Amino acid sequence: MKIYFSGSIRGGQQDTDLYAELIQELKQYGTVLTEHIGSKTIDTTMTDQEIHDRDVMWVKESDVVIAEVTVPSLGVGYEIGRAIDMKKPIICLYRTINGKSTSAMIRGCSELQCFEYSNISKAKEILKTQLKTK
Ligand code: 6IA
Repeated sequence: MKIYFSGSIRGGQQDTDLYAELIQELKQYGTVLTEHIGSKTIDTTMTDQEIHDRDVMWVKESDVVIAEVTVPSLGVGYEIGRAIDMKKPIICLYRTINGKSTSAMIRGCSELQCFEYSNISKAKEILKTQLKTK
């Protein structure tokens, strides 16, 4: 199974370590195409167009998209929208921090499976339940 993991980069990298842990967990279910999302030192030699085109190609190739949407990110929202058009199964994970709700355009979208979680063990449980059937 090819997994596209989506998480904020220019939207803010405060959750990068958490992404790394989720990506590590996801590796037992398949190949994570976007391991770099969990790294603080992302390759800066590619142009924005190269990044966009490669990432859209990877979304196309993927069997499932997992998006951590706690940190609002234009890129993550865009990837989710493209993945919906491609009819990919999409799992969105989010935490509520300081009472700040995740976008209604994510939580209110019936084509997404959205799950709130409070700690990494809960996130791992959700992934296990959701991915064992895929
Ligand atoms: O708008 P954002 O940057 O927060 O969007 C993040 C999402 O877009 C991630 O899920 C990635 O799949 C994709 N993305 C955005 N920028 C990059 C990138 N380099 N490399 C790979 N995927 C990306 C940006 C380099 C820059 C920090 C120097």
